[in-house]
Amino acid sequence: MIRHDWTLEEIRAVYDQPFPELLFQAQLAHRENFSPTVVQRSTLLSVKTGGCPENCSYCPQSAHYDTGVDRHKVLPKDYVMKQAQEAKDNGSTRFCMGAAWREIRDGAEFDAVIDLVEGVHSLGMEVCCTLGMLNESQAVRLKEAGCHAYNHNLDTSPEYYGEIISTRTYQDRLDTLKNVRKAGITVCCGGIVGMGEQIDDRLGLLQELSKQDPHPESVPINMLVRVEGTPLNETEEVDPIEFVRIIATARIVMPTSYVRLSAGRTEMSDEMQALCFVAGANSIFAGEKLLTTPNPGEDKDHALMRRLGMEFKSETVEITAPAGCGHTAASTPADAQVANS
Ligand code: SAM
Ligand code: DTB
Ligand code: SF4
Repeated sequence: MIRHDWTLEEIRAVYDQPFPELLFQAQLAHRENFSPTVVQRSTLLSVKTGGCPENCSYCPQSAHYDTGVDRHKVLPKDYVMKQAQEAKDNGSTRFCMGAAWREIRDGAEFDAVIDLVEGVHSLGMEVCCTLGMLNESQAVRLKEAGCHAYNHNLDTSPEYYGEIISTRTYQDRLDTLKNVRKAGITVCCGGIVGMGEQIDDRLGLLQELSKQDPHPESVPINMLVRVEGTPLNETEEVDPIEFVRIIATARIVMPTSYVRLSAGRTEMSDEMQALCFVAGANSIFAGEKLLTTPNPGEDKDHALMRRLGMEFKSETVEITAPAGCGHTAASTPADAQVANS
């Protein structure tokens, strides 16, 4: 059953169950809605990097911190198209373009990103964007250009948010999510574990996500990538079992959403990732790089899938549909070939 009225106490009771009970309940929810052996993949590309005016304490791209990230303006279209084609050839069905913007500003740079969205959409890939805050008309423009999903994270509980970011409010984020939804773009919204927050903040994030109606189609759970120069660089490591518990709880609270095992996988063992998949994670970012930090890469991920007898989802995307009208996805036997080759 899809619920939008989970109380914190209820979510805590789910989270606090004995580990085998929690994983069993997560498996039940997962199997009711998805294949337990199939993992979806997206590839990320930072199309505008660094120099962001926001002060998100975790982020290597914030202009407030000296992290050594190379800044660049919006990348040229031919370069982005090449990257997208490569991602497609490697089996990714989604291409997610990120920009280190506080918010979208109408003008030449946004026009350039719209052109990128149209270009990648024409390759038959599902296009996702994460460009900061946006208004209603900007969301409509993205939708018309063929943007399928928009990533905009709530990051943590409303109570802890101010400890991490002071240049915008939780309500700002919620407003953007509303604009995205209204334009008919699917929502990718999650958060970060490991920023010094309490368990209740993690559960409070899940509660906020579950209040969204409909639930976000995709819920990225990031484990903080500690980047030198950011205020969170020295934060304590996340307990892997606590992390798996959050994945399982997300799966139970939002049973039909893709739960994405996002940043932080280079620090995770195969065993920890395996537990996350058992707990209901069914999506990852593919490739050597997230936006600015490393990711395990194709070879390692294929090896992991083989070890686990699992497979990557492969979809064909209908590009004859009117721009921005979503897609029809069909599983092909290629999944199994990739996984078993
Ligand atoms: N500027 C846009 C925004 O903030 O929405 C888009 C890009 S931003 C880098 C996308 C998301 O990446 C953030 O909301 C945050 O959840 C995640 N992120 C950024 N730095 C991270 C880090 N060091 N570790 C884990 N996740 C991180
Ligand atoms: C999300 O939740 N995680 C991805 C994606 N959405 C855009 C980004 C992770 C970024 C990690 C830090 C970096 O590589 O700069
Ligand atoms: Fe800017 Fe997004 Fe990084 Fe915050 S998370 S500093 S908004 S790029």
